[in-house]
Amino acid sequence: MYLNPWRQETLDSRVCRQGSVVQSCLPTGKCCTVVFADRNRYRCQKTTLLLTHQIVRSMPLRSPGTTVGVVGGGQLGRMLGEAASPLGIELVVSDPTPECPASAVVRDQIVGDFDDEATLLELAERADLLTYEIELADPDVLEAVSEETGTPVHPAPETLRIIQDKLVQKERLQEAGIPVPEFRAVETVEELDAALSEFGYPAMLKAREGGYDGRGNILIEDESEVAKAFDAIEGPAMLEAFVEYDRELAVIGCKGDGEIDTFPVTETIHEAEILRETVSPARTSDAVIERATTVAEEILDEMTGRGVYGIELFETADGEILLNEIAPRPHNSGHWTIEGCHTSQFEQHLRAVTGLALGTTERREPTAAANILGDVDERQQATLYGVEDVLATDTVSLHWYGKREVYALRKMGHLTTVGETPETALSLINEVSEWLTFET
Ligand code: AIR
Repeated sequence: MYLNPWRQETLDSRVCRQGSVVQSCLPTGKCCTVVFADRNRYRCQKTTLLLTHQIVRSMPLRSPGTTVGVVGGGQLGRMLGEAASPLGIELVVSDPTPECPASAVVRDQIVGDFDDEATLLELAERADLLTYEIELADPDVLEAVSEETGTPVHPAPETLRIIQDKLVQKERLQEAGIPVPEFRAVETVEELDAALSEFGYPAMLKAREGGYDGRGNILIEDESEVAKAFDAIEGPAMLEAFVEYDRELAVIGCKGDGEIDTFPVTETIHEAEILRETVSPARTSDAVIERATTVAEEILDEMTGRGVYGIELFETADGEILLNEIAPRPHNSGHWTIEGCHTSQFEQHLRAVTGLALGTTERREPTAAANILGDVDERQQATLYGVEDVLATDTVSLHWYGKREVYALRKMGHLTTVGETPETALSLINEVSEWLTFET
C-alpha cells in the first residue's frame, strides 16, 4: 500500500496502529518502508529510489546555496563544513578562538563569544538559518536574535534550554516516561550528604550546566571525597545514582522535516568520563538494540526542532536501557558514521536543519573509531607524531581537528576503520591508536 504519513490527516487510524508496516512515497520521490509505533510516531526503515518519480521543484539547488550559521567552530563545526560542500550548503561559524578548527573549511568565521549578541546578530544576518555545535550557545540570545532577524534556529532554542541544564533535562524526560537513573538536585554540601546517604557510594556528581568532554562530572567513591567534589563543581549540581551497567550505548537520532530516524546503535567505551572508542554494531543482543532504538525514538518525540541528537544510554546487567545524557547536536559517538554509514551524522544534521530529505542511516560495515586525545601534561603547541604509519595502514582514516594547542585529554582528532566484525575493527583501531603521540 502506498500512502503519505507526512500528511498525518490523510491516515487511516487502522493503518498506523502499533507495529504496522506500510510503503510510503516521500515528497522527494523516494520510497520507504514506514513502521508505526502509534498514530503519531513512526520510523522509516529502508529508503530506495523509485524508478519513476515526480520531479519535486520546491527545493532546487543553486549557487551560492543555503547558508547555515553555526554557533561554535570546533571539531564538530569543522566536520559539518566538510559535509556541507557536496550538498551545496555554505557555512559561516562564530567562535571566540581566531582561526578555530572549522575556519579552514567554511566560508567565514565571525570571532566572538558564544553568547555575544552582536556576534550572533551578524551571524543571523548572514545566514538563512542558525544551528549550534556546542551547548555553551545561549538560548536566550539565540531566541532574541532569531526574532529580530527572522532567521530560524534548529534545534529550537527551547530544546537547548532544557538540555543545557542536566537537571531540567532529566526531569522533563522522566516526566515523559523515559527511563533514567535516580537523581537529586544538590545546592549545598548538606543536600549532597543527604542524597549520598540515599543513593550510597559510588555516585556521580554533575554540574548542571557548562560541562562537556568529561568536565563537570565527578565520581564520588567514598565519604572522604565529598567536600572536595562539591567545591570542584562550583555551582548548581545534581547527584546521580551510579548505574551498574554492562555496556554504554549511544544512538544518533535525527529529526527532519516531518520524519524521524536513528543511526545504528553504537557501543561506546569511556575512561575517566571521556569517550575513547566506539564500535558499531554494539556487541549486545538484538533485544537490547531494539530497546535502545525505541528509547531513542521516544526521546526524539520529546525534542522540538530539526537536527541530529546524540543520545547516550546505559545497558544494565538485566538488559534494561537507561538514559544517561542527550546533546542537541552531532556527537562524538557518531563520528564513525563518516566512513561507516551511507550518510554521516554531519550530512544528516545539515539535511535536517535545511529541511532536505534525510539520508539513509544504514551502516555500510562494522566500524570502530578512536579519539586522539592529548597525552601531554603541559599545555603546548600541538605536533602529532606517528602519523605516517597510521596513514600507511589500509582501511584506517585519520581526522585531524586542526587545534593549535594540545593539553591533557583534549580531543585533537580521531581514527576510524571498518572491519569484518566489530572485534576486528576495534582491535585494529586500538593497535593503531598506540602509534600516535604528542610527546617529543
Ligand atoms: N564539542 C561541543 N560539545 C562537546 C564537544 N566535544 C566540540 C565542539 C566545540 C569543541 O568541542 O566542536 O566547538 C570545543 O573543543 P575544545 O577542545 O576547544 O574545548
